[in-house]
Amino acid sequence: MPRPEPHVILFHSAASDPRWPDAIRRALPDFEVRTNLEGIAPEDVAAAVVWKHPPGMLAPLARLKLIQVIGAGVDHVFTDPFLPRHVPIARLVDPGLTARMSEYVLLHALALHRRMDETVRAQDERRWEFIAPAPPARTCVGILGLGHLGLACATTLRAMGFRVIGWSRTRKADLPFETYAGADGLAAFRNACDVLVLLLPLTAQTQGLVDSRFFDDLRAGAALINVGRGGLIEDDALLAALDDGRLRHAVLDVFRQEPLPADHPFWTHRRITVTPHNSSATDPDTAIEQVVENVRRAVSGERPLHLVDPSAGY
Ligand code: OXD
Repeated sequence: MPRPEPHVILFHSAASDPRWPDAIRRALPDFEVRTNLEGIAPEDVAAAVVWKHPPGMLAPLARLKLIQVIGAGVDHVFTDPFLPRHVPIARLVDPGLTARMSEYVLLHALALHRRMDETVRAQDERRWEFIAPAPPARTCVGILGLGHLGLACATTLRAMGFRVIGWSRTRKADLPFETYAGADGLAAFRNACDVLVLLLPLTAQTQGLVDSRFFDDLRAGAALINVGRGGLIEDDALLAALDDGRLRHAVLDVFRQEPLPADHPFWTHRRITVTPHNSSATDPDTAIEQVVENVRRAVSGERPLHLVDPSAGY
């Protein structure tokens, strides 16, 4: 007798909102949603909904039709040496995650524009330092990475009145703001920014992009917000740039090692704001729609939404 069609959705995430498995159960009642494979034949799994799955977990799922990552970044997926690369991999484009990320970037861009870093230091030293307020249009915020999140942040920042420019590895046409592209455009771009926002995917090409040379030709008083991945930055180069004044302040939400080890110098540096990778997160309430649509598409042989290109790594 032929085996019935795969009917299991395997969910794995140690870090995501605990409501996820039940949200999938409610939204896809025709599937059995499991958080482990106990008592399940691997070939009955139709889709894997995952965040930071253990290496090798997906390899035995012989009839897997979709790997749905429940996050915007997919770099961790490619650290699995046994990843079944023939299976479509989709990232999540979650309106909730996008909105929270735009809020975080706006929050810190405003704080840097209003020089809150200097005001906080002045308070620590009981110094009355009047920093004159200036309109956001006088601050140029440069976004590195013009994917879904980068563009959403650009829209929010522009609505607040900031001057926004963007950089991407390959040129993006028809955007309503100035853009730069490729290695050739990077020096001119970073030299034009007062605040740089890192929203790039972590790939072999972007790993360590923000190195010592990157800091050499920043504008005086420039600051950085990293909401992409810790591996985009060379940590020692960042510390050196802060210490010798090439960089005024860094807001870091992502790190090479997470949680950030207790003895890491970032924790206590006066020119660094550390947040615990909570700039944003997926929200099952707003993201479930894409999961449902992608499972439906995958099992009916249609192309899932927001597919990742494994050769590019994002
Ligand atoms: C993501 C993240 O990629 O939360 O979604 O880092």
